[in-house]
Amino acid sequence: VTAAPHWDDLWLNVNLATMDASATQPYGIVEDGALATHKGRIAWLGPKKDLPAGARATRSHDAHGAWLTPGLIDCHTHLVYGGSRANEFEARLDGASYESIAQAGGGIRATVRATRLASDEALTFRATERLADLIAEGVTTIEIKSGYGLDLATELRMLEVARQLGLRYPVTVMTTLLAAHAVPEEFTNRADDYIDLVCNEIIPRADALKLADAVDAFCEHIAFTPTQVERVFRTARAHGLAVKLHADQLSDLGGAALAARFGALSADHLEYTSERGVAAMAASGTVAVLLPGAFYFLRESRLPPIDGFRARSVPMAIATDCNPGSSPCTSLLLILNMACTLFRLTPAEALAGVTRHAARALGLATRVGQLRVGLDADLALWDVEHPRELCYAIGANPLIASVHAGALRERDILRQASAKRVDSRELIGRLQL
Ligand code: DI6
Ligand code: FE
Repeated sequence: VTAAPHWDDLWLNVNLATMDASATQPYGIVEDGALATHKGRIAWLGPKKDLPAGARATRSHDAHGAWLTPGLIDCHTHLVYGGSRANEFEARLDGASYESIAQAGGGIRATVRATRLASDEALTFRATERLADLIAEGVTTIEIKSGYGLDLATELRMLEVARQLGLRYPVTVMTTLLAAHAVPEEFTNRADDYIDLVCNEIIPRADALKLADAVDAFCEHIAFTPTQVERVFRTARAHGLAVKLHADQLSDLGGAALAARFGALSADHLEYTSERGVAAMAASGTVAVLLPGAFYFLRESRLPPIDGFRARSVPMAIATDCNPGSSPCTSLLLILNMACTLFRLTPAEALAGVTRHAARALGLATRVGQLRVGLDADLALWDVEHPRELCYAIGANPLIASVHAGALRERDILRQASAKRVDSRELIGRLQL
């Protein structure tokens, strides 16, 4: 006879959208369910009527019929940066293009100048405000890239700031070294020399300091060639680091196939990806990370090959791409709506894109992204009638509470953190663990 379980937390009067890959229907719905957590993990879930006899919990929560989903995952962000590019937004409305601004020394280079000048405190402060918005929408895992330093010291500083955010706030942070984001000013017309620096110094240092979980690059005519990206990827793989790629965003340089050839976790953007690229991704198991915020903000008209991804069962994740140039967005819920409206994903596909598939894009499929026994107790509780409402509404935030690694935070403190009415320093203090 096994003793009746005694859990830390038990959610009752709750509906579950497990997003479980093995479920027979899209959301993995369990109506009138229950979910228990213990020591930071999901310990039990199922229909309430199947709860083991005599089960007890230190804390019981009546969810009043609300819906639990896995905590949301934003698997592609450039959250840490200095300055703003509202001036470029205005210039584009005056006729300038994203590429012409970049070629004239603005764009990524403008943010690099601001980021190099910013103190660690300033970078942290701005990133915390953006992070608070995401956390207030139920995000419990986030990827954060470097890529606005483009020198050894600043790239490392960005990664350190990102790591610190993960230690201070209720969110799991995965860091990505994106030193090959643009050719820095001081290397103008010497892109290969800059790639030498990336491969010989920046990747080895970041790895030695354990600051990077993965390595990314921007393969594009305004950034790096496939040959240069290959050098970065070979170096990353030699250090045992996972790779991913900003691929085929503005033109088709064969980025998706290149990423697939290196067994990349994900290839991201993908508006110009060819059928050959889709097939290569399917064969390598590379996740397609779609970024409707950048598509929207740059007024792109070419759609990623979504039917191709569906036909070959390439998992599609979606993310904010939060960055000052192409997607100044801190709402993953808005991105859910854009994925449906602009990319025609179904709400179930979009929700899988910020849970199960986003987890896989970060190499975290065995830890987060589904409600399953043994996975991290990362949960979001929503005041909705059905999970499809998370994709339907524009500008609403029905989050009631979120749980990260078993620790509960209720909506009012999370919501205050995104409303700028209260002094930010005080909020930051209150959000701390
Ligand atoms: N593609 C993007 O959309 C972001 N980075 C990238 O490689 C935008 C970067 C920026 O404009 O600051
Ligand atoms: Fe990006």
